[in-house]
Amino acid sequence: MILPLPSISACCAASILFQFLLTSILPLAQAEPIRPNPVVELAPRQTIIPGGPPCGQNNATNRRCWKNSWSVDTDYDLTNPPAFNTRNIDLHITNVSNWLGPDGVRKPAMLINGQFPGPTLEADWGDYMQVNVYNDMQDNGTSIHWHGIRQFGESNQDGVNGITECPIPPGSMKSYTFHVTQYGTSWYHSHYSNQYGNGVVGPLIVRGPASANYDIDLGPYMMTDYYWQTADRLTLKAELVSNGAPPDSDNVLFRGKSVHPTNRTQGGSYDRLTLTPGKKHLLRLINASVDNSLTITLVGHNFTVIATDLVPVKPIVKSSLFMAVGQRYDVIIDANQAVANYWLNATLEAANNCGRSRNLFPAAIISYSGASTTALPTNKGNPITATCAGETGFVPIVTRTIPASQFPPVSNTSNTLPVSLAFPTPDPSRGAIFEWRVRNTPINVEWDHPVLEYILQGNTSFPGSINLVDLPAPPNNANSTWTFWIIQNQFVLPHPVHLHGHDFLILGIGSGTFNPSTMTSQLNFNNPTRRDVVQMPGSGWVVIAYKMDNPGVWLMHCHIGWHAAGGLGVQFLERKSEIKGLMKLDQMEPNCNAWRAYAPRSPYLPKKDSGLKRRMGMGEMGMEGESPVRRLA
Ligand SMILES: [Cu+2]
Repeated sequence: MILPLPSISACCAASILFQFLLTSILPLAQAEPIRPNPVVELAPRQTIIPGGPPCGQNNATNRRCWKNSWSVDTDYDLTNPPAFNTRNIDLHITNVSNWLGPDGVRKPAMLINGQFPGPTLEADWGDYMQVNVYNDMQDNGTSIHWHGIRQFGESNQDGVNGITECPIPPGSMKSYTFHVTQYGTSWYHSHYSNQYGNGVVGPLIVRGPASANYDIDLGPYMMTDYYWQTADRLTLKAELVSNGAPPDSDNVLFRGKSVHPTNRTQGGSYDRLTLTPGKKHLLRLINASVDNSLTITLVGHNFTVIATDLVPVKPIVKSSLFMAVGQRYDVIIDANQAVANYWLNATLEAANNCGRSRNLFPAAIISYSGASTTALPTNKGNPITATCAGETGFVPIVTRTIPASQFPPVSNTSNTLPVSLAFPTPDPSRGAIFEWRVRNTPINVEWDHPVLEYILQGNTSFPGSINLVDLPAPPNNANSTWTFWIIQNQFVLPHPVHLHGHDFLILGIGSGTFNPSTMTSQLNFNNPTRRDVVQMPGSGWVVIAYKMDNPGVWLMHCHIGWHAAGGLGVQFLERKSEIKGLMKLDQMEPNCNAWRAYAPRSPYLPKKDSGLKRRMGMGEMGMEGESPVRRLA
């Protein structure tokens, strides 16, 4: 599926030639689709230093080792294996108006290379990835974000329209090139409004060492809520105060499969994953939902968690796993039970505080090799009571300990981020709209003028509406400086808070209001859980910290699509004086110019939402596939 390039230099010579042809011919050929920015210029971004003492070969009895001197103990912020390969893949995004979904219901969808979920992107630790994203849709822009990838010195590859790039307009493409400095399980998805809820989503895995041994890597196990209406239409429903709680999902899919939630005769089937009896299996769990938190159990088996998002942890056994939207767990499943079929169940919290589905029994089958390949499991297991609380108790292998003295003084209130829900003046045609705010501002990014373009132009007059925090440069630009954030939830619903460009340390989580003058002693500065999505409790708080070692602009947002569309985001501008020297910001200009030329022709612009999740304004419901003027064959 993913073919390594012969070499980086060969790739670039061809690309440079291609760009020369493109720029010299295309201006005269207006009918041709615009294909800007095909050049991949890989500047040296790393100094290869050994990861430690020679470790041995990675195999079933030695998973801690990777290759040469790189192991699970290697500090991946300091060193990673040289880029043995560039993983090259093309992603073509299309819209389809009458797609037969996996549960037998036809619906409009957006697909990647004709499939949903999109193809699994695979790499080895240290590789470069070159992903060529072609927008083959008619009326929608796109931008693809590589969730959890650190993008060290490569903020312009983060794929967030309005922040790190302009949307890719229809008929255009962008080559994303980035280095995978960590390993584990993640996913990629559109950041163009709520487009990923229409299907623009797929797994991303990076092979590397592990903190416990296993025999077989079963690959990604992506779970997702699923809707028969377009995400665009649902967003319009979700934002209306008069509609109350956001829409229930119609289904929950496991590796893109499920039965119909209410009518088994309509089609669909349970996903079946095969285990080899007596073997230990690595399963890479991903919650790629728009809204639904899922608590996962496997009848008769436990999960041994070895990674939280992209952070290896000391193995810890869990009988169930809460997964907020965007979170991943690498788990080992020991096939040490009788040869049979077993239910893997996803349970949702009953009070609809973190999502609800019309499928009351979301499930898939885990099947031992040798068991019936058609029979359903007989043991339904004991139902659990799911909550909306994140898992705790993880200890990262590569430690991070912060001097508690660095925690800001109590008098400093600028590092508190209140998250609130507001009901601003009702829109005359729509009524009251939910508006999610961080420090009293609903983020609203500028698709046609991303923050990195401001940086390119030397312009720091950022409008307040983009909710940008310009972080003061650390002393001497030291990589060891931490920045601390108290995120205070002023409403009863929890939020899965995701940060781009960093793993953060979760110093503490609690209910009520965090009071720095009396509660700092409750925080854990000594190698706490580290990851890129944290479940912030309703009417509670979370305190996070991250190292200011990555110049760029990094979005932090709720990963519930409805909330992000409604403004629940803030962005950090980090070490801005270094950004221009680190990355070729002018490479964004062809797509930005193409986008600005396209936008006045779009039937769905200007947008009215935050731009991070939702696509267009009122009265423009539905994606292009169901639009009467743009109906597809
Ligand atoms: Cu939220």
